[in-house]
Amino acid sequence: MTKTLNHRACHLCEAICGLTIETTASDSAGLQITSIKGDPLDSFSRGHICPKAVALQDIQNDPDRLRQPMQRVGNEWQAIGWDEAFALVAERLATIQERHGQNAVAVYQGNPSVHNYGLMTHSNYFLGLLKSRNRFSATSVDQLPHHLTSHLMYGHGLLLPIPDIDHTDFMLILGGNPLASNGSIMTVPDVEKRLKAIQARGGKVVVVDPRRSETAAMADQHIFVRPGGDAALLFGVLNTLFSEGLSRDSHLPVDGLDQVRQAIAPFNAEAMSPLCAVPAEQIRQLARDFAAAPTAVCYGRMGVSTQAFGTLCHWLVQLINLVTGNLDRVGGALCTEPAVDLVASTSGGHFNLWQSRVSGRPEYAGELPVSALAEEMLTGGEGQIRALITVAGNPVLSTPNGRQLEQALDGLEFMVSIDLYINETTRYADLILPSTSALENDHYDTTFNMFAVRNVSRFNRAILPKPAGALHDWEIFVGLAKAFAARTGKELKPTLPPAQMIDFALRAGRYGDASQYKLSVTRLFDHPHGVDLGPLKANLGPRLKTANQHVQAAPAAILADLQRFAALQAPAADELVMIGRRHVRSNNSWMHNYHRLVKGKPRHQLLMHPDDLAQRGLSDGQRVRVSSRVGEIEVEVLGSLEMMRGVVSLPHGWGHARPGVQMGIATAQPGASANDLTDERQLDELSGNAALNGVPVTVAAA
Ligand SMILES: Nc1nc2c(c(=O)[nH]1)N[C@H]1C(S)=C(S)[C@@H](COP(=O)(O)OP(=O)(O)OC[C@H]3O[C@@H](n4cnc5c(=O)[nH]c(N)nc54)[C@H](O)[C@@H]3O)O[C@H]1N2
Ligand SMILES: Nc1nc2c(c(=O)[nH]1)N[C@H]1C(S)=C(S)[C@@H](COP(=O)(O)OP(=O)(O)OC[C@H]3O[C@@H](n4cnc5c(=O)[nH]c(N)nc54)[C@H](O)[C@@H]3O)O[C@H]1N2
Ligand code: SF4
Ligand SMILES: [Mo]
Repeated sequence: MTKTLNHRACHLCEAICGLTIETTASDSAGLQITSIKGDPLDSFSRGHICPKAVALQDIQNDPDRLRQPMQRVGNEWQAIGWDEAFALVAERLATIQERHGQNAVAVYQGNPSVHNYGLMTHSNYFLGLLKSRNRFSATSVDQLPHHLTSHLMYGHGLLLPIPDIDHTDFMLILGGNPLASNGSIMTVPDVEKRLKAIQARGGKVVVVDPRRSETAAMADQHIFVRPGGDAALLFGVLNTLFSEGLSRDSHLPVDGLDQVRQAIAPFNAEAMSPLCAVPAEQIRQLARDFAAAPTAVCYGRMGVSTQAFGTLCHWLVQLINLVTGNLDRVGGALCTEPAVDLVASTSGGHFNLWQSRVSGRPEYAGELPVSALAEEMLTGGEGQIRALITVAGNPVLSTPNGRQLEQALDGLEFMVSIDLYINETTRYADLILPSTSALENDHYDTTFNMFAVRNVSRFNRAILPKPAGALHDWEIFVGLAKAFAARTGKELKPTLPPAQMIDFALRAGRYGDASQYKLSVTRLFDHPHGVDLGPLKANLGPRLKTANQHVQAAPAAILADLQRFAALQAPAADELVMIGRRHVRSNNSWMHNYHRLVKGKPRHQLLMHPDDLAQRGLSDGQRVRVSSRVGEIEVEVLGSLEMMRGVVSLPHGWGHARPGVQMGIATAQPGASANDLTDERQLDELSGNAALNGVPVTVAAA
């Protein structure tokens, strides 16, 4: 038996923790993973690890994980060869496009796409050939308002200021629960220690959340907010900063601040208080505390982007940082300087150049809001979607009104999924093309190094050999591209493997050949624990990509949305709305098939305030029926003082009890899908992002 210690960044969530993975080679069992631990020598994650990383071995060994292309013949799945599969996809897609036009083929790309560098470098090699305007992704059930705000204010959708958590004196968190999620658009392994360090140096952490989340529970102050009321709260804060003379000049060139000041003059704390259910004096005090802190950062995440005013929220977050002098400042919000820099190498993007056919939803960066996906399939006429390609995504469980989407998928002429499992979505596919597992593949994090609270870089080799006959995700795309080009006579440019692309990008980047670091893939091999490239610094001025290189404080599209906000009403006395919840042992919809993560008591119940239970004559632990405009589910309800009155919380990603799902452990503890209740018509209308939080529901005994 030979043991080897391998070092590698975890790709499962945004924290990119360094891991030490021990493999053991033996004659009897071949090469096996024998232990997974946090890597104490990783200067960024300092040994931090969460339970999900240990499940990497379960993903590897899962008998339900597909290892070869599968074709559905009636209700049966049959293995099929790669070349045959590629040719079939090319033939079916080409025929559908010839008959019904390019837009008849749609694409949905899911979350693991951004955690897998081969998908980042190569999915467009094939998907770009389709020239379809019907491109969708998980972005529009998540962080689209972040990108749109940065695009409009800073000229590039990826120029996202990151909280300088290690140096700030005051961190205001809205709609993020990093203790469960391990941080998002803030790559921050070991977040609990870093939040405690703020407190230890005399600083303050304030959390705004309709639930007393794990993060709220450790904060110095927790403010309950009505779901979807954050824009009102933030307007009240910004208005107070202006009206009480608490604002400071920024060193950045800024256009439009006077316009902002005027536009928000009516939105004072007193007027905003009933809309967010936060007392006016508390709003004003929050503004005063924020402005008085030596450095401060306002950070809004998932909970405030997936709501009706998601873009207004993120715009206000930026403005609050800006007018208190905390944008582009140590201890405030800073943009990263990654080794592979997509901001430097890509254009700023575009918005609303075209709209979806049925509901007129705007495109952003070539993608349409996924809330429009089902209706584009179900509504007949020219431009109707007839075929779908899903890539590392499970939209039946992750996008609003999953039941409607199921109906739409059932009516497609053709569907192909590049995925590891036969799950709630891929069971509708005609073909599933599974890639190698992550540990059989090299890894460079092109995405999350870009959002990290320190500039870091690492390249890790595959830990396990590539099984005979298996293909990496990027190779699947190359195979599809070649077959499609051959079938359609389209021109195909040559491509390189992802590692070579990263090598070029590293060497041409700011830490490359022209720098003291001389980063390249080979050089990073010598640093298996990663390379620390230093803390974030002020850099936004020269990086701005707006036309005049000024920050645009008052983008016209955003100001126009104030009218929609003006119609927001205070909650009715009996309002009951649903929000989401994450747990550290879960990861969106796809990690419920590993015993180690789902054992113990279930974690997918509906949480409700005991008074709300009593009002409905319900009791703790009872089965209830939860209904919304679009559907209903049955779940167990738990009384919880964590919840704000009038708000219930249900995690998403469950609901595995659907026919044909081939994930034995997940289906044994299925839960119910929150997205059988979320409403595809409830949107942040400006960006088209789904409003998954603040969904009106009723709850009654089942
Ligand atoms: N109600 C509600 N809905 C939500 C959310 C919420 O908070 N509340 N959160 C939203 C958010 S933030 C997101 S990001 C989305 C996620 O939504 P999706 O991205 O649609 O869903 P995931 O659950 O991440 O599904 C990932 C899929 O990728 C496959 N997969 C995993 N690794 C790989 C790989 O390396 N290669 C390939 N080819 N496939 C792989 C898995 O088998 C699975 O099918 O859900 C959103 N939906
Ligand atoms: N363990 C685990 N980690 C994950 C994931 C996972 O599924 N599981 N998913 C990953 C992904 S894809 C993402 S995008 C990130 C997301 O990471 P986060 O943005 O930290 O998301 P959540 O943990 O869902 O926390 C959102 C918080 O918003 C609150 N909230 C809901 N509605 C509102 C509202 O209207 N206003 C306010 N102020 N708060 C509200 C919720 O109660 C919750 O506490 O996590 C990533 N990390
Ligand atoms: S926190 Fe995220 S990156 Fe770190 S070990 Fe857990 S899943 Fe992996
Ligand atoms: Mo996400």
